[in-house]
Amino acid sequence: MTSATSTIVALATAPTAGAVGILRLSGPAALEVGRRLAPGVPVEPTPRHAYLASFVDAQGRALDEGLFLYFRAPASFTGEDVVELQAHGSPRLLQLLLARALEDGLARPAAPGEFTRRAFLNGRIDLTRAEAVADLVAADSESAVRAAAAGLSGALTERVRALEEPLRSLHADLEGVLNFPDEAEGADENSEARVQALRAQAEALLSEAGHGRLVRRGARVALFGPVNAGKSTLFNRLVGEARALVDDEPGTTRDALEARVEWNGLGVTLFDTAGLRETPGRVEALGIARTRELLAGVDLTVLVLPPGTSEADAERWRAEAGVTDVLVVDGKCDVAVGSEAPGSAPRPRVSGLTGEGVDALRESLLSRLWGGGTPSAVALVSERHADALRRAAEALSRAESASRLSTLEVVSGEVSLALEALGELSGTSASEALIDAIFQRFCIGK
Ligand SMILES: Nc1nc2c(ncn2[C@@H]2O[C@H](COP(=O)(O)OP(=O)(O)OP(=O)(O)O)[C@@H](O)[C@H]2O)c(=O)[nH]1
Ligand SMILES: [Mg+2]
Repeated sequence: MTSATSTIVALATAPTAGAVGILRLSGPAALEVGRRLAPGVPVEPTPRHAYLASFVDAQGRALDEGLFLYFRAPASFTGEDVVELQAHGSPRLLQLLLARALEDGLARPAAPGEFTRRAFLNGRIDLTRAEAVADLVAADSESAVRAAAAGLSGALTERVRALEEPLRSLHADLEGVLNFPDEAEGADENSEARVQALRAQAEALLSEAGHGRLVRRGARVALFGPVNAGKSTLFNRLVGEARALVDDEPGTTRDALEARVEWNGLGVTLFDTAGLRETPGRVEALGIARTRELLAGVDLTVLVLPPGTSEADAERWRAEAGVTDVLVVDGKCDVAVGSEAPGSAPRPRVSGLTGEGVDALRESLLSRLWGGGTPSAVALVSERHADALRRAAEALSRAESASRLSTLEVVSGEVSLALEALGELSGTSASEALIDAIFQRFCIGK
């Protein structure tokens, strides 16, 4: 923790004009530097008290008037002395205040995420909560805000702890039996069942990673299908504005278009794509190639068919989506002539033109993407978390077979590997490099 004794400073608000701009200091010299900017504040200010203060430059000339707040270590976000100056939100003024704070060399500019990193290093928050801070700042849908807020209040931490603690006591029991067979006799009795239960628990948490990804990045949904099926019209209807060009000439859409919507709090990026057909023109062919590429990278595709498409043709179009999940609908249902192929299950019908069936389509998209439950109840499992959980679950699964076939040493060794993987999650056994990588994601001032 080499840099923890330095004092850092950064603007905590975005560098654009706003009602309020915040300069934040953390470290042993925070109060001294803060008071150089606001000399009117008492030498020993009351912590957590808002002082109305005049902010001045090195010559004592007034720059602004605002609030001065002092948080005394360790009762602050970072666990160090923290000072916040709340000034008017002029980017130029804030630059002057920042320059003044740096002028005497008592403070240095903060690196991205350094405030949160200090909070973590000083034990104020664990790693999953620190990550929730970054998630909250990046959240761009209601579900992402709610899930990050749940993470911030420790939802994921709790679940990891509920796994880590029994695992640790299992490990202690096994090591006890191995090292002090007389004293600890019998402590390993139901170890197989304990390992099994913990493995299932790790896997259950792991299975929420898909939901975590949807919440964090938003879902990606692409409309595709044969030319002229009414995809762009439906796209416009789903987005709520005329974004895509619509025309009765087949091959209207060439570039893929995207629009961001929010459905039931879940962020969804919708794509409209170039219609597929066998003998396209040259430019159109490029668009079709792009459609195929795009389809491989989305969470769900909607195959829009012209009314009366046969089941065999529908199957042929459906194959275009490859392995991606497909929802098949009949478009232009306002003109459909009831020519459904005999024996086939009726497909949902929509009309981008009249809006018929569009709400139902939205509902089925959401339930395909999400299943039951509400987006806010999810534990925000990230790729990093999923990777650590996967390794923990794998080690536990090996421990499980070892508890039937092998020696206790092997079981205990695997349990210890599982513990280590979970420690990376909460941060108790995270390497410096991993911690660096995590805080790189943050913005300056966080
Ligand atoms: N009656 C009716 N006409 C529609 C409907 N949707 C689209 N159309 C018409 O069908 C034609 C093609 O519509 P688009 O939305 O451009 O179809 P597309 O699938 O995007 O076509 P490409 O981009 O060429 O692949 C236009 O003339 C639309 O007005 C619908 O629901 N009902
Ligand atoms: Mg189109």
